[in-house]
Amino acid sequence: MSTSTVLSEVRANVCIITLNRPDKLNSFTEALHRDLRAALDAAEANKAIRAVILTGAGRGFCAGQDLLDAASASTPSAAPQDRLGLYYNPLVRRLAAFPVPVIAAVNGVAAGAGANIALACDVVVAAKSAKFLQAFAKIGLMPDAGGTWTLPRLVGPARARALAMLAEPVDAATAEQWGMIYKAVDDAELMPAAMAIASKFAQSSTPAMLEIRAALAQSETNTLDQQLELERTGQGRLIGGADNLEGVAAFLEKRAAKFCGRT
Ligand code: T3D
Repeated sequence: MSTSTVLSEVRANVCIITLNRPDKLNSFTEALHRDLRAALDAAEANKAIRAVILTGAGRGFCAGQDLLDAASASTPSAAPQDRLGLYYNPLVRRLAAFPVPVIAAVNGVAAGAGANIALACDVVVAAKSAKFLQAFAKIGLMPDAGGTWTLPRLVGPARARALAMLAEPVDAATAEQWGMIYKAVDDAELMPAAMAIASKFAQSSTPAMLEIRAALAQSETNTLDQQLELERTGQGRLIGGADNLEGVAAFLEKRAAKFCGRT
């Protein structure tokens, strides 16, 4: 499926979704939000898809809210608080609970909500020329799209405060060093690296990936006791499932496992 502001293609059980407003660094208009939602709907409906890559066309990943679109919007539903409620918050929640792993392949600048949407993905790989910018303070705003939640957890409170309040860019290598992202790679290696990770996900046990994601997310607030109990119940859902049986059989037969992506 492809629309003007979002492109979508399926390659070997991986859906590559490309934000496609390169002239405006793929900043979000309402149309882009709608197109992205449709692309995610299509990826979710296609049960052959076992991983999603989110990336941007041209030299940017995403510059957050299109400030011209925001300024020209006149309907009440386009008020800032409603844009968050209507578009950004559902998008971040959706990425955090998407039924297959999502990889952000950050090809260039990721600013404002664009940075925080990348950071909401399961694994973030960035081109070395990319940078992450909590641009909000520059326009008299606070971070949104989950930034105030995600950033301190990734980089710690001191760096989160400075990044949010000073709105200074962080290059991809520093972002990797600080634990904000998984990896910074040479620009030419970005899509091959993202595809390699996505292919790994496409051949892995999707239910196990989802249990891992949920357990790690809950560990942010759980006590050790709560987490041990969560692991017990999560493992209980996986043990004896099709993928677990296949994984054990493959190990014993000394062959590669062929996971079907079901419990
Ligand atoms: O409003 C609400 O609903 C609340 C929600 C807010 C969510 C948010 O994301 S708020 C934050 C919005 N984003 C920003 O403030 C970032 C603005 N952009 C920049 O600061 C810079 O463009 C970058 C640092 C990202 C990149 O700089 P640079 O020098 O590499 O590129 P550039 O020349 O500034 O941008 C290239 C073009 O993209 C340019 O268009 P032109 O002049 O060639 O026609 C520029 O205007 C356009 N562009 C970049 N970002 C945006 C944008 N146009 C509209 N909105 C943007 N956010």
